[in-house]
Amino acid sequence: MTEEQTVDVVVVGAGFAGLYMLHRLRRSGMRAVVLEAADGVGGTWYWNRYPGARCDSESYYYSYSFDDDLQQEWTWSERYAGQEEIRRYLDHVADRFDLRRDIRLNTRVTATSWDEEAGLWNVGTEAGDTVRGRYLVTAVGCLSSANVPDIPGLDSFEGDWYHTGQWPHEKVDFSGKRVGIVGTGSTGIQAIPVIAAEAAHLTVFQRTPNYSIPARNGPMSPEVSAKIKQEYDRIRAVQRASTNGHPFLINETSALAVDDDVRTATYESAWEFGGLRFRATYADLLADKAANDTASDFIRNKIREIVKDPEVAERLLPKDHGFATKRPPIDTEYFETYNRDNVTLVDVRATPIQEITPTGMRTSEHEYPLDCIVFATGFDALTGPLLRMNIRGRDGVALRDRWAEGPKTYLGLQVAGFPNMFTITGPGSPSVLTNMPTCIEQHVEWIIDCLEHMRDKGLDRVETTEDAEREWGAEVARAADRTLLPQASTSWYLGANVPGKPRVFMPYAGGMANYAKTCEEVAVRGYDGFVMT
Ligand code: N01
Repeated sequence: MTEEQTVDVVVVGAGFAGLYMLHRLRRSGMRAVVLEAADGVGGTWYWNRYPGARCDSESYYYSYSFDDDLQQEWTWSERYAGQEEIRRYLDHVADRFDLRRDIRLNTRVTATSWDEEAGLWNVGTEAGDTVRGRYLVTAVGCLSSANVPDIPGLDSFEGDWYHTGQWPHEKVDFSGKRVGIVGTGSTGIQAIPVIAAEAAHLTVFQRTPNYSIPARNGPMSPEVSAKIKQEYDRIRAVQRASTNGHPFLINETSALAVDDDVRTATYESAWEFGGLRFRATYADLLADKAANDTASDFIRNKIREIVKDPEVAERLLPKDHGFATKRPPIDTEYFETYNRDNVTLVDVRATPIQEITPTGMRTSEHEYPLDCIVFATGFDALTGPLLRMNIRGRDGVALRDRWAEGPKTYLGLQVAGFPNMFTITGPGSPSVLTNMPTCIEQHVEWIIDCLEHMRDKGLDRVETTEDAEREWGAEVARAADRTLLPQASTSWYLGANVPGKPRVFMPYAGGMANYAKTCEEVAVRGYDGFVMT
């Protein structure tokens, strides 16, 4: 039998965003329900169980800041938390704040429509249930819609195949197996060393070579952990004031304003320290091609030093884009893995994949016999998770049609024609260019303030305008054009990884702090760009 339920706010997704949204809605006295497709909470950290899955932001700041008791009582075991530890953390949050009673698991949203007359969203689930809410808040993540390439013959493959973002819960045993992996983004770069250490043979099918910085992971000592806990107020303040939501600021000096030996020493020390701070070594790495070249050349030289076979090293050198103009991965022994006897690197730009056969992968040059294939081929990012909910707004207009030429939003928070719908970390917000929990908290808090404002004023409908969307879209484009990011033509920031997807630079590249200030000013000015009735 199908069920109907009516609440103030329907939230979709129970990852970092949905859990915090529910907590804050409850605190504001609003009735909310969270619909979650998985059979557990955790979002990204529920699904991405592939070998080597680990966060690229450091554990102590890839976490919630909203509750000091929570951050004091939780102790991270490593510099970068692994998938399982983050999943446990989010489970802990769900229990600690008693969130589960309003979360419906195993509930995939398949159709969502605005009922103009009733002023309600009807959110339909795969099981045929309908949940109605005055407001709809999407907390579906930016990277939750798996992109499995349409390679002829996949159905005929007699071995097992996996997408990293839909990994089985039980351990996949690669020992003694010939494994092929497609993709060398952040995911592939994490998984490749781990799979290579277990498999009989690993063949890496690489389309675009990538830069990567060593993570330098290790255990978190009790002393470091205690010091961080004492300093959390300062750490969180820096995160909020920063460009990327990290607890460090970008050096204000140009890479071109210092002597070569000073710059090399700076890069050397950032390489030794490890992690995403490498990107913050100079002010203009993402803004000036000549500055970026210095960092890109440094990393290319590191690849040449690490990889013993010069031909393999050459194939691994990124040449068509600058460092960090695509999302920069960090790694544990990624380039070193190509020195193993059981690893083969195939350049599928030079020799394209033509088909999958029952027993392997055929490129234009060779057939590689495989027992398993791993697709580390990323996601239909940012728009994919929203579009697959089949959202229809006023007059039955489909979001898919409204966004046929690319996403249009105001502040990445609302879409004209879709009243009372808020998109946490939607396209047009800093989202994937930042440490996600930081920008999620900012969005949730802004939405809560907006809903409380409306309640206080006796209003129950809020919708942005096409003018506000147009102006914000122009600002998103201007912010991107001040950087080198749109020039990376194979970037998923542009939708380039999904065939047929409109090429539009989707996240807001003007920085977390600037963005938060803009949102705050909009609220102070009485929510300009939104019509409230
Ligand atoms: O996906 P990607 P990802 N044939 O899109 C290749 C976050 N993340 O899952 O570059 C052959 O980056 C594709 O090639 P190309 C992080 O934000 C975070 O690795 O399009 N190859 C590329 O090499 C990250 O950026 C963490 O030419 C094909 C790869 O597959 C985002 O998730 C860890 C292909 C896809 O790389 C996505 O990363 C992991 C085809 N048909 C990820 N299609 C942490 O912080 C695609 N490729 C823990």
